[in-house]
Amino acid sequence: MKHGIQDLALFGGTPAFVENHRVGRPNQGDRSRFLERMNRVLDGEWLSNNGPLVHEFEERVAELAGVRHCVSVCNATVALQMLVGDAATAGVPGDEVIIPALTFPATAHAVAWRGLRPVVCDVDPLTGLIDPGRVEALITPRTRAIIGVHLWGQACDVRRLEKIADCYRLRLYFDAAPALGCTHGDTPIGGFGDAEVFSFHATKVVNSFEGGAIVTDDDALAGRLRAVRNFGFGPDGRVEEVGTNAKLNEAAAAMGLTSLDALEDTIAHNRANYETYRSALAGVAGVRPLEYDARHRNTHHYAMVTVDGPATGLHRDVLLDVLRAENILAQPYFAQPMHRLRPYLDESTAALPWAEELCGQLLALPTGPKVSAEDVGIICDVVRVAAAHGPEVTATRRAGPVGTAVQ
Ligand code: T4K
Repeated sequence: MKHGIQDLALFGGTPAFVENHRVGRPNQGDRSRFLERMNRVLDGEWLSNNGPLVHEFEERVAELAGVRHCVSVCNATVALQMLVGDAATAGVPGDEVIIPALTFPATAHAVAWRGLRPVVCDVDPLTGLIDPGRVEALITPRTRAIIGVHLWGQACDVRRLEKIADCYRLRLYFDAAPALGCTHGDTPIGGFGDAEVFSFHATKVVNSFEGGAIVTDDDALAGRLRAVRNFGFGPDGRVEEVGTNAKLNEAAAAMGLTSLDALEDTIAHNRANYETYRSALAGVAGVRPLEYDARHRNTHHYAMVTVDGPATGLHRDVLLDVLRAENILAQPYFAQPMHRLRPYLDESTAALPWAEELCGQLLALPTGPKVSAEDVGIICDVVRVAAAHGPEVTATRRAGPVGTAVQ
């Protein structure tokens, strides 16, 4: 138990953990089931190109997402590129796609990669999600699509975005990279807009090493995307589309299926960790776990807090240093809003105050099956001590403390 600043590892105390506690440790599921699946793959000598495990994985993801089609791909960034490419066929290079300021750079890159311009929208200060009230003002004759991003298990305001997209005849996509298993009310994330994209990156709630999927109820769109991911080949073997190679392979699907098998247990564990974080941080002024609307199901895959610098005298990045010295490898998701990324700076770059504020405050703390309630208690203890001595920690840090090196 830490009592004062001298107990913090950054200032010479003993680190709270011997081994690193990382955000984003993979949900690998039962290793023997994975190896059994891999043996089948190797025995069958069918490693890629729409194999049986990819089929099974797609069926299970489609069922979970409540949609007719799941088109699996090699990662979510390429999935987004494929959707933006589909929207771009109706326009010309330089057309625009509206995206939120708060997201992973992949959302903006997917737009730019297909020759379109990301137009960045501010977010709701409470949820961090794209603010539909600000979207309409960004629509121009060149706008082709809106991409909403569901973050930290929360769904965007899908109904308002659908109304705007209908009214202006725009495509509406959702970057649901971290949102498999979450719902909007009773409806699973997956069926909103024209299509949604999941990521199965190693750090996601369901992992396939690398992987992603586009889910949709649009039969024609699904057909085009299946062709695009496989060099443009249509069902009759003729090239129908400008294609690429975006296929998921059988080893990835084996991991994806095994990770899916463990999804419900993982969610239950994460939910319990979230409640432990909430109660352990309840008395810590200025460090606040995000609160979620109980009408929607959250996988609690990310244990998000905001750190209020002025209230604690401790900037999020100083707390990050404190935690890392304790071998608690928290992550600042997300530290840079999209309109401040170098490739997207232009003369129209204006302040987007809510996204900028949140980018200075958000912190993801470790959770997942390998993080116990006791671990959460220890992490919160470190946070409590640092927050209670915020100005002192900040001043000592500035003066260049001796202590465990920051990793
Ligand atoms: N849209 C959104 C909203 C996204 O969040 C993402 C990805 C995408 C689109 C694009 O999806 P993909 O194209 O990747 O399918 C990580 C992930 O690489 C990235 O997929 C994810 N979002 C993002 C939020 O997190 P980094 O740069 O933070 O990764 P890194 O290497 O720092 O690892 C994060 C933490 O996970 C570390 O503490 C280490 C730990 N980790 C990582 C790996 C790879 C493990 O414990 N094991 C592992 O195997 O981006």
